[in-house]
Amino acid sequence: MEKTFSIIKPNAVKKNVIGDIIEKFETSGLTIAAAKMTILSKDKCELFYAEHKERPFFGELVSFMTSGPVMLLCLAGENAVLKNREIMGATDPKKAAPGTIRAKHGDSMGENAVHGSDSPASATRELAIFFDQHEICNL
Ligand code: FUP
Repeated sequence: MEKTFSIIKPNAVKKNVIGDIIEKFETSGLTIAAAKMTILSKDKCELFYAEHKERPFFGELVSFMTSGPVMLLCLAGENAVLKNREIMGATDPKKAAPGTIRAKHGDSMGENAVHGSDSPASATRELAIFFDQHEICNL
């Protein structure tokens, strides 16, 4: 079973659609292997988005992602990384395919409702930032 990392972002938590997003994961064949509600610290958020450090939107991205509660998830399933990327839709909600989470709940390029790891290597790195190994259930 492959594992991937997901964040339900502050704009989606604010809109009260955690349940809708989790239902989409579950009905698409993904299983919740870990879940944690928290407010990200600036340090952890900057570490998480380190590859974007030099990008012009970095400050705004970190400020949004630390602006309110988020739900951190480990999703498990066959081809979980790719499957989650498909369910999420394109980064820009305006370009996301109909029926995807970002098309439904995204507000803008930054406030796009969910994060999902882009490769198995990223998933391993990102999960290790936010979860201790014993917090992730082996399904
Ligand atoms: P994705 O993997 O689809 O989340 O997209 P990226 O890794 O390219 O972007 C990381 C985060 O930066 C996303 F939440 C969207 C945000 N972003 C912007 O806010 N502005 C941009 O121009 C590009 C990305």
